[in-house]
Amino acid sequence: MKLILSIISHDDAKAVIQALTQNGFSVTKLATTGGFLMFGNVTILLGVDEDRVQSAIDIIKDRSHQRKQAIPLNTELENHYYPHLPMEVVVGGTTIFVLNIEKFERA
Ligand code: 2BA
Repeated sequence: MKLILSIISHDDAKAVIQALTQNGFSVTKLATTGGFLMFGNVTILLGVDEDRVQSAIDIIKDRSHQRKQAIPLNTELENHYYPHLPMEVVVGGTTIFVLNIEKFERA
């Protein structure tokens, strides 16, 4: 058993979660916030048998899209340096972590 953690955009969350559940995966959705932009995003958790990890990742990647997002002018980029002009970063499609699970129980 593995735990997949995937950070995705709010705008992709519905399609990603729908596709995962239609393919038999159980998903938990968490409301999270990116530490750099301080904008809301979504983190999904999936407990997955090892032989289905790649299939879940493919579904997530397929439905997560890259977006350009403006960096807020009050974001400190480095030592007391703040952007003076509007700047953008490319966000996503998704950031995925796959963790080993020692034990999985449902009661
Ligand atoms: P944020 O931390 O708000 O980052 C949003 C985007 O800003 C990032 O997109 C990246 O393009 C840029 N960015 C982040 N940190 C930066 C920095 N120190 N300097 C310059 N640019 C920076 P993504 O890489 O696609 O990340 C999207 C979201 O995924 C992140 O939102 C964060 O919530 C999460 N994330 C990404 N990598 C992570 C990691 N290694 N550990 C934990 N969370 C991560």
